[in-house]
Amino acid sequence: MITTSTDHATRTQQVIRDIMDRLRQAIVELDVTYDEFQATKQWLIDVGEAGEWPLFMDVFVESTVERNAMRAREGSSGTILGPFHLPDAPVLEEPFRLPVREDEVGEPLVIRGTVADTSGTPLAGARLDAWHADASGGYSGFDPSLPEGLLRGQVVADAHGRYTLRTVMPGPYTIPPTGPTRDFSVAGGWSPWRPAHVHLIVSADGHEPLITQLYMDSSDYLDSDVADAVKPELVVHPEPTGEGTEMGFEYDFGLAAVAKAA
Ligand code: MBD
Ligand code: FE
Repeated sequence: MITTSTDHATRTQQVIRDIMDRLRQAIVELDVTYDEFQATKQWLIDVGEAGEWPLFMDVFVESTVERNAMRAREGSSGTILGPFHLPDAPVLEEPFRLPVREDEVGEPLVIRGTVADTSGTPLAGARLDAWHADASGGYSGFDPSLPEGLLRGQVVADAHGRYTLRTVMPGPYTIPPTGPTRDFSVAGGWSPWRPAHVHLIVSADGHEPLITQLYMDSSDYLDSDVADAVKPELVVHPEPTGEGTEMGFEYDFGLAAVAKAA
């Protein structure tokens, strides 16, 4: 199908008008007061001034978009991208360890598995772009107390589609303790936490990139993720590997072939 600028305008207009209609209807049904309207306006301004729009949108809206947009996607389940991905993380060589500090807190963690297509054929040279929070829930590049590039990197699967990724156990994440997104979660009665997780984008030529997260079953908040992005098939069970305090688990990915143009 060729999308003309007229089609696009029609689609945009349909979405904007339908959302505005529903918002106006809610204002009437809820009998929203003038004080509430002015307080909401100030809160919207505060989100912008705090630079929290990416955080707010990904925590409170992205999971609905993801579940809907990906509902017909074959292969492994994905989940939300979130606001903390940075492109162009370094490609790691053996032993495939994400950059850590000398005194990095958290048990060593090794993730191994295979990347294949949906019929189980291994995808040699598949790429896995990984990033996660440190034990305190901070992301490098966003938390100024952390060194640049910490806990971010890419690994390439071998000729059999096998990959290895070494890092440390992430901590749970919490929405910044002061700020409009925290205020919103408190006002709505939501816990501000996300369970401990590792983010991954798994990609291979000719296949749809899989944006996903793996959730540690040892973490709190699995049943109360503020971002509502946990799926049962994304919960993993790290076990001792026998190498000191190291923990590990296996996770295999199946990638859908690139969708043909409609
Ligand atoms: C995160 O760590 C995250 O993954 C998402 C989606 C939103 C906020 C913080
Ligand atoms: Fe995250």
